[in-house]
Amino acid sequence: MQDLKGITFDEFVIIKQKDFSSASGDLSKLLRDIALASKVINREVNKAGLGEILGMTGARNVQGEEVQKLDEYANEQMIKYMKAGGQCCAMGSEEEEDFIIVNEEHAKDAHYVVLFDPLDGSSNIDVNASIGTIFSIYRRVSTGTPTIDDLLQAGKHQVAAGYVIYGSSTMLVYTTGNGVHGFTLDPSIGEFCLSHPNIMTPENGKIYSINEGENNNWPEYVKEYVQYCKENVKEENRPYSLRYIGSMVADLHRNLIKGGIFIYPPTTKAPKGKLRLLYECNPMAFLVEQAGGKATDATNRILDIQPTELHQRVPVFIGSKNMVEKIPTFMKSEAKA
Ligand code: P6P
Repeated sequence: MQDLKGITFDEFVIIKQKDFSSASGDLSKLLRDIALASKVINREVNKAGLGEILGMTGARNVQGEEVQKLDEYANEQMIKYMKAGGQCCAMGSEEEEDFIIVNEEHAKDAHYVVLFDPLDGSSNIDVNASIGTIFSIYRRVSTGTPTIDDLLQAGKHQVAAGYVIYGSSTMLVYTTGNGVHGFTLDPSIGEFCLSHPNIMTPENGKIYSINEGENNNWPEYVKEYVQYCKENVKEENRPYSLRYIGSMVADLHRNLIKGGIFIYPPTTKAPKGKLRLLYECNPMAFLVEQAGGKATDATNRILDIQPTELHQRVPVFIGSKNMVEKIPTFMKSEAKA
């Protein structure tokens, strides 16, 4: 794969498509549509301070969160390019209360549905910290008019997933179940170029990522695990380092590359955690498992969870395999239920 370094995302997707003899090319086209939408989003994110696009819209989304102007812009672009590409028959967005059916004639034979968080980490937009777009793709299961069941599929049925991180460089990281590959946007040619083939996350890491300010609101097992992370045990590389940006894409991208664990646990304020299963935890879990890591809700594999609602939340412990596997050892029998 090293000899492919530098080729564009579009070329790579077509080359990898040959790995699937049955591939019609539709998924390749859909992935390229997502990459195109992210380039348009990137253009605005990169100059956000110069235009009238920073700040709040004054509206609140289905999550009750204040909608940033860039959130709205990113959402509009994702919807626009999914509709225009003709490969997507329905979609779900963090910014949309209900799922969207694509009625355009050119999408009538579309096989795929897409779920996305158009701009994750939006509280970081105005302070120039890294943010990202997260996407998750399934084959539809319905016939005729798409239904919510096309979107409420367990994460293990995803055909592709990934994110675009708008950071010191803009990167697209994705998987179709054959490894995780990273592409860096070359602004001089406007193309994502292969820079990180076959990303594997270390089985052990020295980073833990959690919002320590919520310490008093965590379950006991989380408090005990975080205390474990802080203990002086040199031969086990403890204490670990706390790294938390408050942007899931940025925290997970760092931990994917360097190793580590990201935790958004249940809290007294958010008993199911804060992060959404369908368009945050499932795509990230698919990627991390493909990179040799693990993702659970403390005891259950994220990808096995059967969704019941479009915006349902789930606690998430995700990252280096041995670190995620440590979590249940801190749970007393009553907490494992
Ligand atoms: P908290 C951003 O708003 C987000 O959805 C994720 O990107 C991030 O990991 C999390 O919320 C941060 O939440 O409660 O620690 O500010």
